[in-house]
Amino acid sequence: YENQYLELCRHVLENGNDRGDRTGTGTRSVFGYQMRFNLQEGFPLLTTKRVPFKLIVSELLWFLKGDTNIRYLLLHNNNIWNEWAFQKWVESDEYDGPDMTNFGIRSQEDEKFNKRYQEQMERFKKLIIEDDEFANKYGHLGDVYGKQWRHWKSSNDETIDQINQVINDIKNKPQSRRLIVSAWNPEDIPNMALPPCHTLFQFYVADGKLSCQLYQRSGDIFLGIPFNIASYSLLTHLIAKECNLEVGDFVHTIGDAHIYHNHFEQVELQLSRDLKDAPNLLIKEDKQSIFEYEVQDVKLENYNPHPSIKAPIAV
Ligand code: THF
Repeated sequence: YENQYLELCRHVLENGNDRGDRTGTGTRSVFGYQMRFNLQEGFPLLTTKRVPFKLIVSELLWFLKGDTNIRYLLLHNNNIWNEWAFQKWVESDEYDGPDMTNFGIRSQEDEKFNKRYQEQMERFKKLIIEDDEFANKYGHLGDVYGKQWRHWKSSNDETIDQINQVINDIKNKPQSRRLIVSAWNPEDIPNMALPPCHTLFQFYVADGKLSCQLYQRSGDIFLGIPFNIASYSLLTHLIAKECNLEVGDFVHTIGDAHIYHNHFEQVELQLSRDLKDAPNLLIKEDKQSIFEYEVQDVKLENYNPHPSIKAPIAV
């Protein structure tokens, strides 16, 4: 399974277009790519580098709770969404620290600036965790995944719980061709820290197995995609369990699949490594509903990857 990911990396390095991008970092990208992971063959967490599975679990449970405030993530030592909340704070009138314009790029290029940035980020995290009012004001990422999955706002001022609905439909109409959850809500896009990269996903039931296909509009191949594969595979396992089904395939369809220019060396290193066995996923059995899981209820067995490879995230 992992070969498909490595194949994607090679394909983009060899055939991609070098383009500028929103973050100013520059990428090499292709448009339109598909991978398919048979979830019966093991859990598709990469072994050519260590991928922090705990962060994937807490992020997915955060989406499933309908939460859009990074406080929950910080309480689980998960820092992957910090930059996007931080940005709103440093652009606000209330922010009184040193200038943080373009902190994403500058923190990588300027060591002195990076020190100041780290200080402000620590201050920000502390405030989010300790100060309720501050967390309410600056911890929210806007109407991102959790909001759209669980509380899509309808025009008559009600909310739609897409996850609950799709689970009911999988149980009652497994042959349906409408088993869809959309995070792409055009009206709410202006109120999101980042428009959803995982735009829409669809389920499919055959032979007692649940498959899931994700359409991802934009994918950061080195940092994001390994997370996304594992996250949607885990979601498929959780929903299959809830619906008394086995797992089938996870199909990953990507629009703009890109490698950031400052990730090339890391990708080359990863491509030079050999594969290890896929780990197994263990899910605690006694849950009444998919909304009851806690981080410690999901574990991996037999995960012995190569060491992690560090890379800067583009903001
Ligand atoms: N923006 C960009 N440029 N890339 C993305 O992958 C991305 N995401 C989310 C939102 N915006 C994005 C955030 N997801 C990491 C992984 C996923 C993220 C953000 C960051 C990351 O840095 N992973 C490190 C480990 C980090 C840690 O240990 O704290 C890694 O080595 O995997 C796409 O969903």
